Amino acid sequence: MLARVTIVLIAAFLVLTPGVGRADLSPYNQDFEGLNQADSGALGGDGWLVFGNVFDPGWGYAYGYGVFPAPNGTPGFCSVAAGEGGPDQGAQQIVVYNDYNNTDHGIGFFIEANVFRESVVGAGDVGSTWFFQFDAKHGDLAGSSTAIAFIKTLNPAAGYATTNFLPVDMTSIPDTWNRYAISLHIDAGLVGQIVQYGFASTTTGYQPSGMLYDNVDFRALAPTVNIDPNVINLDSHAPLVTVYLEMDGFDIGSVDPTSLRLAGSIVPSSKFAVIGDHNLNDVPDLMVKFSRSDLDPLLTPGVNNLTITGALVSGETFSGSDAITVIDPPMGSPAASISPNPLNPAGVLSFRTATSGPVAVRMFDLNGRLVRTLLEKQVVPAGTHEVSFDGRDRSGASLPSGVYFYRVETPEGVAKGQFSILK
Ligand SMILES: [Ca+2]
Ligand SMILES: [Ca+2]
Ligand SMILES: [Ca+2]
Repeated sequence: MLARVTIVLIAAFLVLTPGVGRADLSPYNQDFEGLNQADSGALGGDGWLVFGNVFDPGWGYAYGYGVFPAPNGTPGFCSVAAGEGGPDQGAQQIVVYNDYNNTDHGIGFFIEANVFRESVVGAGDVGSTWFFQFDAKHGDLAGSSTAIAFIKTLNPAAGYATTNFLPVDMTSIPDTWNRYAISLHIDAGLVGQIVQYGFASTTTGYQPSGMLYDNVDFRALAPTVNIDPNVINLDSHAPLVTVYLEMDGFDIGSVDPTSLRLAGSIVPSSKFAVIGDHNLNDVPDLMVKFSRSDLDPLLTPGVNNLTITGALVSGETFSGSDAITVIDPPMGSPAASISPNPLNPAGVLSFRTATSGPVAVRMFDLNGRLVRTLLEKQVVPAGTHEVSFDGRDRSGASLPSGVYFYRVETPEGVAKGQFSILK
């Protein structure tokens, strides 16, 4: 029945949907706590739409109606509900049911009542995977009534043909709250098409059909990536780089750590895959480490934008990236460099020594005044060294924005350079 229902809905859309724009898909997140239960326009004003399809007792298509803004507080389609939530659902929910204003219930016709939102795929969405996630609880649905949640795509350039129909049967879910997810991968062929996500019930004879939904969320699976350190010196020999992934709106535990690849091909060092919150922003992050010996040959001096790809345990793929600065001091000289430049306000000074010996590193302001000593004749081995600089003077005060100089004295000679602090 569902395939037939879908085909019919499209035809009606052709008539009733005006031309759509080319904006990218819009994320949506709603806990229904801020909607006024007494406002008949509360759901319609939040972008919810309704559409009805009607079938005769032999399941022949009779007619369709809509699209209309979703009503609230009537016997038709949906309302803001209260008092049905658990700890995660709060005071208010949406209850989705059939259209009991349609009197063809009384003559044995089947009414399919759709309650949904929609958004248009843009070129910027290609390659992303979008998730429709929601909490659901069985309401008063009974008898022969059925309920689904769905994502659909419709192609306006092809008579609003349905190009994807991804339903999840909600009919027999428990009367306790659980979270559900439906995902859609956006390929180039979907640009300009309409994505609809929402809920529907099909019933007849005024049978009960209510189902409760909450914490409705529509967003791309897009990690925030932070690669640490921000500066990589190709002559230093730190064995690993760390990647922190955050997935706001998703369970970070659903990421398959073995699926992660850095810069296309590098597999994680298997010892590390730890969930925590290293930056204390209340968004859990997954910490994964990668081998420098794998990564370094792929880097070039300057800014490198490194992409990390991966998949959830359920198979959906994602990617994200972070920029790092790569420095590669020439061999056999005391060359030094500071990165980033300008500093805001902290950075790392890197320098090379060919022999072991005492090294001094000092910072000066534009007037030649010593503002900070980072190393004072400290004996360091041959190799490349990094000294972090926090943008403060020797008394601990933040240095103002401006131009500064560094001076690195090594057994082989002196390296000097200029940098800026720009806050
Ligand atoms: Ca709620
Ligand atoms: Ca970083
Ligand atoms: Ca975090």
